[in-house]
Amino acid sequence: MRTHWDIFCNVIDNYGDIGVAWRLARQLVAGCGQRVRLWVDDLAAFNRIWPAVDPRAAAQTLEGVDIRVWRVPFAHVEPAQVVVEAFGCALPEDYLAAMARRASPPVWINLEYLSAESWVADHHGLPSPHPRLPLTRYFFFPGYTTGTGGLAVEPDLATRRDAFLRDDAERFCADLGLAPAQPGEWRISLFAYENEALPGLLDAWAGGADRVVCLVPEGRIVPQLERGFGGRPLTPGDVSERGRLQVRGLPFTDQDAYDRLLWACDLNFVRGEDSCVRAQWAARPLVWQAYPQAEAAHHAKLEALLARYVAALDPVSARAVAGMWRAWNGVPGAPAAGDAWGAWQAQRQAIEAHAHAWPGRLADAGRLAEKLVEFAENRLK
Ligand code: TRH
Repeated sequence: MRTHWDIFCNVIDNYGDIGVAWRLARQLVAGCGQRVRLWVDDLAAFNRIWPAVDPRAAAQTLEGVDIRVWRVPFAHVEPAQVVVEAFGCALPEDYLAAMARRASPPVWINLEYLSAESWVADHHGLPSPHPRLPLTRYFFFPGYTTGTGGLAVEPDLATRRDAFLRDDAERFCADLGLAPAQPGEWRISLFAYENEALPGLLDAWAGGADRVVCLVPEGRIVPQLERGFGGRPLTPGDVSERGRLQVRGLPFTDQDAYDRLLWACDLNFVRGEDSCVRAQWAARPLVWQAYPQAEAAHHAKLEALLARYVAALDPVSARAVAGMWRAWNGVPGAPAAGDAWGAWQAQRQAIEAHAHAWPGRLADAGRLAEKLVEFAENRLK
């Protein structure tokens, strides 16, 4: 069934909201054959993760998705059959009223943030009647288990990743200015928020036995890194060296090129939600920095994913992964970043083997776009 969808996305800060909304829109069109209109209030942020987006165009079609600017007051439009409100962004009042006027009201879904916490499965799919209008909003929770809304992933991701590693990875790295990797060298991508553990980690990398090449896309961690290198700039193309560590500034690329960076690295530091999931699908080791929340609420999210992620690892490697993630997130009682790195590094082989097998386990949760389509179709009948 080719259903018409409206997805609403309000960009709060960073790139996670638009990152998830755009990935979902693309997957609904390409993988599920749906018709999608995507309403976004900040095309400049959108343009960062997908440079083909024209930040001045009120309407444009990319990758088969009809992209519209969400302006106030909102345009008078006929609502779609399925309406996705990304992350409780609050639909325009006029649009809500138009939804309520339809003979058969749209399926209205609030897409929630991803979490590995166990309560997610209990809340997934719950309905909530609107207090005034004859409309029901459903809460749709992405997650890591079959009882949740699953994870965003394209059905052909593993095939594309393997083909890239076989045919294109060498040229990709050369284009980044990298010399062929020396034996024992680490290639590490670093996408992070400001982080108190950074100086300790840089010291450990600079003073370690193995050479580390750290690739840093433009973003919030860059000023702190620059301070760690005596104020030398780290804009795209800049390179700084200290001991065994080389740091290279990279441009912020589109989502697909960022995937290739994750695939090409030995270890990826990621943040928020979308890059965290992409790093897991990359089948490479990762260190996750959860989006910081008031009263350290993000530590519960961190522990929930960590518990799932290390469950199948041997106890020593599990401790090493947990120590590194906790150090990177400032969890009270965590080891210092340099010590955590030493323990992590000693378990490299086991952690790599685990990361390689991990996407096979993730697949059990199901694919977000397909689960959304199934959920909506069941309610449209
Ligand atoms: O940008 P983020 O920190 O987003 C965050 C979180 O999602 C958080 O939960 C949310 O509440 C907050 O924003 C407002 O991290 P995230 O989720 O990894 O999103 C980054 C996106 O940017 C992701 O889609 C990948 C993309 N990206 C690129 O397209 N190119 C790049 O070069 C890089 C580094 C990232």
